[in-house]
Amino acid sequence: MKEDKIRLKKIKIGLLCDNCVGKTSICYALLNLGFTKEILSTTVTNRIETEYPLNNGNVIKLILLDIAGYERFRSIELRNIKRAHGLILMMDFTNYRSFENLDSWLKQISENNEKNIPIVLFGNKIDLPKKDWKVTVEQVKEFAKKNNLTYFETSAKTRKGVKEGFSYIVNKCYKILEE
Ligand code: G3D
Ligand code: MG
Repeated sequence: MKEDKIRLKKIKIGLLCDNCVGKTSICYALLNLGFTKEILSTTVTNRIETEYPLNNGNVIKLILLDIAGYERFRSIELRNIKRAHGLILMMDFTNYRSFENLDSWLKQISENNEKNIPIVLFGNKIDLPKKDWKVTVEQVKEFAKKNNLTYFETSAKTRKGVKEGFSYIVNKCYKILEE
């Protein structure tokens, strides 16, 4: 019997944050490629595609779009926000600006998120010692609550929270697509 060629449903997730917060690292963490500085510093990844199993047993093609660059809000980035099924906004506990700038990211998103796609917030680099933190968990939780964002604490280094965070947003996007 000839096997049917299965065409996987695609789910696109955009990652947004200031540079150096960990977008590339968190994508690699998800892909179980490990946390290799050599790879990070030599590879420019704007788009990663991988097969991803959902909670319901279905497999989809997950496309991760690394949206931000040094020049924020270039037209290509705005187009990517419009094309995404879901967004991951990220901040780094050891970088106050990355927290402060979440407001401006949200503003840009709301101006370009016509379909009201789901957004989650990752508080990244929780493996780093607390003495280096510039923001508290309480501050981030309060921000998330105020802006109606589901929040995950993550570390691209230890991979803590990475699976959970991606699973939440991808399964949520799939559910919306199915409705
Ligand atoms: P970006 O893609 O958002 O610009 P990168 O960020 O993924 O390139 O990460 C920027 C720097 O932060 C890298 O360090 C990377 O190793 C580090 N990093 C990212 N996520 C984590 C994390 O969860 N924990 C720790 N400890 N470091 C992290 P370098 O030194 O290569 O610039
Ligand atoms: Mg990067």
